[in-house]
Amino acid sequence: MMLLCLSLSNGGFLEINPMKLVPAIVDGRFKLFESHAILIYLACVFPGVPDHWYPADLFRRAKIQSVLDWHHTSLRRGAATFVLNKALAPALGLPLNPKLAAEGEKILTASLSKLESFWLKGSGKFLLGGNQPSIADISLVCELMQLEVLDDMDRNRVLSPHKKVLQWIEYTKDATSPHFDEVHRVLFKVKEMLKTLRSTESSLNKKVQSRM
Ligand SMILES: N[C@@H](CCC(=O)N[C@@H](CS)C(=O)NCC(=O)O)C(=O)O
Repeated sequence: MMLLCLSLSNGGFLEINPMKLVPAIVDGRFKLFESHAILIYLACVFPGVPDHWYPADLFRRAKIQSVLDWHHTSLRRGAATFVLNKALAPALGLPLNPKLAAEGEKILTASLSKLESFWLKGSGKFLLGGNQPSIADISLVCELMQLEVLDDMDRNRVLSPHKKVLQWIEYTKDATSPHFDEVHRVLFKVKEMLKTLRSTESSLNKKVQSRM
C-alpha cells in the first residue's frame, strides 16, 4: 500500500485523486481518496485489526459513522478555517485573513463544546463512551492536532476551557503510541517553521517602529 507524498497537481497524483487533495492511497490496483473512507477501508482490509477500531456490530458502526459525518461539518470546518486564516496561510504563500479566522474560531469553539458535552459524555475515555478508541477518535484528534501550529496564546484560548477534550487527546496519544508522534512529525516541523517566521516578523516590526 502507498501513502502518497507527491505534489497534488502532479499528473500521477491526479489519476489517484482528481480532487487534488490528500490523503489518498493506492492498494494494488485499488485507489481511494477521502480520509474517512480510507480509515474504514484500512480497518476492514487487513485481517486481525482489533474490532474496537471499526466494530462489526451494526449499531456501534453506525454511531461511529455519525461522529465521522458530524466531524466534517463542524469540528473540521471550524478548525481548518481558523488554523489556515490565523497561522498557516503564510506557509502556503497566502495572506492571513482575520475575519475568516474569527468565523472559524466561533465554529470551532461551539464544536468543542458539543464534543465535550455530547460525544465525550459519560465516564469512558473515548468517543461514544468507549473504553477503547475507534477510527473516529483518530480522525477527530488528528483534526485538533493542527492547532499546534497556532501561537501558544491562541491555542490555549481555544482549547484550555475544554479539559475533557484535552484529557481525551492524551488518552488517544497513549493508545496509539509510538505511531502518534511518528505521523505528526511533519506537523511539529511546520510548527517550528511558523514560530521562527512569527518571531522574525515581530522583531522586524519592532525595528521599523523604533525608527519611526
Ligand atoms: N474531505 C476530504 C478533505 C481533504 C482535504 O481538504 N485535504 C487538505 C489537507 S487536510 C488538502 O489536501 N489541501 C490541499 C489543497 O487544498 O490544495 C478528506 O477528509 O479527505
